[in-house]
Amino acid sequence: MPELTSPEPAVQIEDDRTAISVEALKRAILDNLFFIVGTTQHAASDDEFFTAIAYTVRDRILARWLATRERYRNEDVRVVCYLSAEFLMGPHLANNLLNLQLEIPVRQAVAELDRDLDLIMEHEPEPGLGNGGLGRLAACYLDSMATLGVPAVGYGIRYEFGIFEQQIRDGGQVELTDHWLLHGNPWEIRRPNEALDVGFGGRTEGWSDSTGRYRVRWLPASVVKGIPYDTPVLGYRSGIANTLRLWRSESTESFYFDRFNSGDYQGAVAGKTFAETISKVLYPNDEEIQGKELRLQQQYFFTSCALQDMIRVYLHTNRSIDAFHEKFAIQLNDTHPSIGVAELMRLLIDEHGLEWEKAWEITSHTFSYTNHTLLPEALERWPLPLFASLLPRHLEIIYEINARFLDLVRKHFDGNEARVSRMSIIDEHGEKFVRMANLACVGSHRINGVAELHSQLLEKEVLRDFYELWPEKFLNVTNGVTPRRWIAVSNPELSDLITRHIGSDWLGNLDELNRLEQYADDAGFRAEWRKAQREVKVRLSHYILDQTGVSVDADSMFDAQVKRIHEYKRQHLNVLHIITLYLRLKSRPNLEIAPRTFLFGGKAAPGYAMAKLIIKLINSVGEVVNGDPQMKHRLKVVFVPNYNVTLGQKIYPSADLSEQISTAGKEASGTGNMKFAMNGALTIGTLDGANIEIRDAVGHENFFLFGLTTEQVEAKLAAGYHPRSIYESNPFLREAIDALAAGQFSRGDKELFKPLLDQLLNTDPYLLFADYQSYIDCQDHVGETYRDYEKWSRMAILNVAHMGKFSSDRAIREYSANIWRVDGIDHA
Ligand code: F58
Repeated sequence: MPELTSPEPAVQIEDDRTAISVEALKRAILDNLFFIVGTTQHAASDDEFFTAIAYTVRDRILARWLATRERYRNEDVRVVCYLSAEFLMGPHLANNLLNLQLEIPVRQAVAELDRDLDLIMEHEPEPGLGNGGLGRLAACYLDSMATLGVPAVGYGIRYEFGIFEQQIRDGGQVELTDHWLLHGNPWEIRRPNEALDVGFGGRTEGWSDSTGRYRVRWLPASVVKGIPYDTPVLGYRSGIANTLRLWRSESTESFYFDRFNSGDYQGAVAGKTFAETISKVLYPNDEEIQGKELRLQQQYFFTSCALQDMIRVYLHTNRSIDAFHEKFAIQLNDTHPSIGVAELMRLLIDEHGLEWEKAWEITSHTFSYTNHTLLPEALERWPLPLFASLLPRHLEIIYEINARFLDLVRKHFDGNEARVSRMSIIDEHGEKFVRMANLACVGSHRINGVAELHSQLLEKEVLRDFYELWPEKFLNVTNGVTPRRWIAVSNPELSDLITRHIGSDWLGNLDELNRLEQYADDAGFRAEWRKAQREVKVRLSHYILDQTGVSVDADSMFDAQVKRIHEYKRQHLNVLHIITLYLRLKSRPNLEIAPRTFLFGGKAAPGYAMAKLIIKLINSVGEVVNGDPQMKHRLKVVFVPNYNVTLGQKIYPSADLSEQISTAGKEASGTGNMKFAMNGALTIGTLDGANIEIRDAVGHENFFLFGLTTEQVEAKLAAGYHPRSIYESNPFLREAIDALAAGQFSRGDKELFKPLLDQLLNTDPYLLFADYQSYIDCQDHVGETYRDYEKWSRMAILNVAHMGKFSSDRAIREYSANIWRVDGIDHA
């Protein structure tokens, strides 16, 4: 226990907080337990131990963090500002230890304090500040920017409650509040000195400045304060620490004394409630917008904070505001921060006195926009009255942007008014809306999709008019994921095996993985490969037993589908295969099959009834299959609750088969597909999103392809699609659907799945029936292949060997060269 009475000299304290010997780390952990957490080694819970270790690690980050900041300032570097309403960072400790290369001494220190680092790490709450792929992509990109030495700040919202915690009760989803800040957050630093004000509502008025120029000022009805919270983002072996700066909304006045003194106790705190609501909770909807006022408040709040922050930094460089776009490149992660286009115009014109033309030149050279979706229901638009009441000045600016833009459209397209009306930032068909994707396109100099197919479809369909006007703005940057978190942190067994054979450079240069190719034909290596994966599967089996009570066989094929639950992602197609297999085994009990464990994970948006019914379906089928003694050692179905980054880190490494079965043309890219394949799972998938590029990279013979192409899907729908006739003519499909309709998987309840079955039989908008037989045939082929485990391992090794392209480092290099025009600084 630390001595209470003998304060150490300052220089010693500094050393204690940076030294990395096992002894120093032990001392530091004990000190932090005592002085920060207020407990002792033996009394401390694992949560408390985690906190003490996290502070110990943070102390060892701070010097590089501040040095990085200093260097960026001195070298006056160009900075990428990644604006995103979501950052799904996942737990930090293991990742930071990897990047600092401190895992070995910290593990040792913790062991000498009689604790197990792996167990302690399970106690780190996950900052779930995102819904899914889009938020996680932002996190992977921050990792790669720090690794490559690209000066960058991630700007977003510090939600008090992130994505809800999912529990499964009686087979259905129940949402619980996510209390990720309950024990405090050791990784962040609150910087109240850098707080900024953000206005809402009110009105505008004109005035004349001293030169007689007409100016406008905005008189907001209310003002809230944005307080930044900074988290360091370390690069892998780069010595660089960039910043994730998340804003919390607070009241400018914490208490209205005048109201209090006149007896209005509620009124005394009313403003506080409005202000604090803004950063209170993450909207848990993916791929569907709801047009809620609070969401627009959130978007404007963090975007305004970010832009004001950039301008403040910029003005410190003592340059005139005219060259703002030379200092900053702003990436809009989808349209959520696209109000920034109008806000930067407002700041430049109203607050900094620029003329419109100059302000527009700066703005349009600063922004670029990444689109993440092809689903029309996910394109954001705000009802005009709502927008006008919340952001009156921005609406005026948008009208002006739009008027000038539509002049250009008329000139370019020879007065084609149909086109003008489609491209207008204001949707005037009936009820009026502000179209945020149009604003983002007009205000950006680059527009990118997230996989080849997706970018092509943007050009051909969703953003076709804009492409025809400005083809030079459009490009593709296929998504990537960080191998540090998704291989090294998640799968130490595989990482060690790879490093033993090809050295450790692959983690910083994923193309190096192609050197594994030579081992695909090495039987000894394949045996080691299987052994490494088996350990991971055993570990997951224990976790599954603990969480769900289902015991699964680590020698069975782990067939996994983890992602948000959505009809277009077709988890229910996967279920139709399970039912078909089950019924087949019931009628032919001696059939030899490769034993399979079907793993599902994913959250449904709380208001998305069909997605919730799909969860219920998975669990109901699981109940029957898992409870059937004839299925023992053959089939298991598990829904692992609360899928998040932490759980992903357990599942990706364990999977043999990765299910990427969305309807062609619907999944923009997918990134789970990459995480699975990098960890050695084979993919069964459609020609959708990045699946196409994964298949090209790993070799068509090492990928299980099925289903219609995008063109075939479109043609089928255009020709009049009749799912019921497929049901009537396919006996296996009919048998599966009839079993569901008869209540065979719902304890005799014939009503439970009726909404789902009716939809499939009548419209089937995601073409499950059209792809059913192709999927079943392909799955049969998968099953056969798995039984030849030497062949399977060979294919798995070749998959990993060819996944270099899907590193987020490659993606960030492309963004840097083709969009941001930034160079990485020289680093370690
Ligand atoms: C996802 N979008 C895409 N949106 O669906 C996926 O194909 C892609 O790989 C990924 O982006 C990264 O590019 C996605 O995750 C959301 O979660 C939004 C949250 C906010 C509301 C609208 C959807």
